[in-house]
Amino acid sequence: MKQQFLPMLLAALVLPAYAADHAGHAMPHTVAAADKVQLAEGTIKKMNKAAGKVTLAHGPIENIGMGAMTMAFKVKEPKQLDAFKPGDKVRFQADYVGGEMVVTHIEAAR
Ligand SMILES: [Cu+2]
Repeated sequence: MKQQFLPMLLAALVLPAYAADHAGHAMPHTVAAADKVQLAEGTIKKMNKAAGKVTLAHGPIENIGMGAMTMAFKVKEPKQLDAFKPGDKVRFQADYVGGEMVVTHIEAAR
């Protein structure tokens, strides 16, 4: 009796744990926040390539809930500023990175 009871006891303990582990795999994968952020519009007022900064007179930036204003941004890739000059109209994406506003994407407005 004791010889047969042990395997049953083990099965009773192990199987639910196995089932619970695999149930986790059935959970739907969380979809990462959509990359399709609406680009904000702006006009370049000033540029400081050495400092990697650009001052933009910008329209509303919806993804960070910012209204229209003129302000300086850090630029994630300062090289991106090479294509622009003050007065250029641009479309851009900005985000809070490490507590500062950073332009993560900038392109000429069409
Ligand atoms: Cu602003």
